[in-house]
Amino acid sequence: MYLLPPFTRALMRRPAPNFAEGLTSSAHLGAPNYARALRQHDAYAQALRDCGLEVTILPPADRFPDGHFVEDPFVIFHDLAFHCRSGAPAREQEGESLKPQLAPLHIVEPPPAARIDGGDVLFCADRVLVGISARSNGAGYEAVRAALRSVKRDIRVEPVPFSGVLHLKSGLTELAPGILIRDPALKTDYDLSWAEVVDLPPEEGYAADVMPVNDTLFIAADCPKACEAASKHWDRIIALDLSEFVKMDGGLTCLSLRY
Ligand code: CIR
Repeated sequence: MYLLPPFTRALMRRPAPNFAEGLTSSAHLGAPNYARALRQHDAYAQALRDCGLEVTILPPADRFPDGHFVEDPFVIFHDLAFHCRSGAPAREQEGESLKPQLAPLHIVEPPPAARIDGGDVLFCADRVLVGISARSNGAGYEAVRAALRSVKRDIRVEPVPFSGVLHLKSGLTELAPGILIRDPALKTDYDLSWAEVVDLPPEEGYAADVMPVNDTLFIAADCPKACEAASKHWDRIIALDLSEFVKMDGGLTCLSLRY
């Protein structure tokens, strides 16, 4: 039933010492602390290893202060790695630096007009939702749909124009097949009636970015309502404190590429 095969690997990049120079709309949360960010990054990597994944961690790259958000430059589907081109010019080159690591996969380049961030591509059990946002445009949606269809001809891929959060997955993910979890800050006219939607209280909005890893659900720490909803569907839940990445608009999923 699931579109994605079980994950065996994850790719991550160590945050660079200048990671606070990355893009953010959350300056009101204060400056992130580097030492704490590294500890949080370590815990995240270890949690993936605890799920049996082989985790590769690339060295930090000063020229990419957002470069540890590795989910955004690529969308991986079976043996295909779609190279995204971010709508944020500062992040456009990040994908090149990941290519050597992903070379065993079939890398597909986007057409020139396509703009997309991997954070806008949500794999659900039976369909893929592609956010149309400040980072991802209609041409990006078309390109990612064509790439996914080259692997699975009948795959259902739907555009989701939205506002209120940075990426689609910042505010909407799939908790279990047919059950979405949403940050009320996310606004969209897309018809969600095919799913049950769990709306989080505003103070737990960050926890809408949940990450299923095989038999385990990763979720943001200190979000009791989200955890309660998750425990109805998952026996194994790992809660991670990502406070320093929240300050840089980073969601839970964005710190790794799972495949
Ligand atoms: C950015 O604005 O691009 C980064 N500071 C945060 C990216 C987070 N990506 C994600 O949640 N998928």
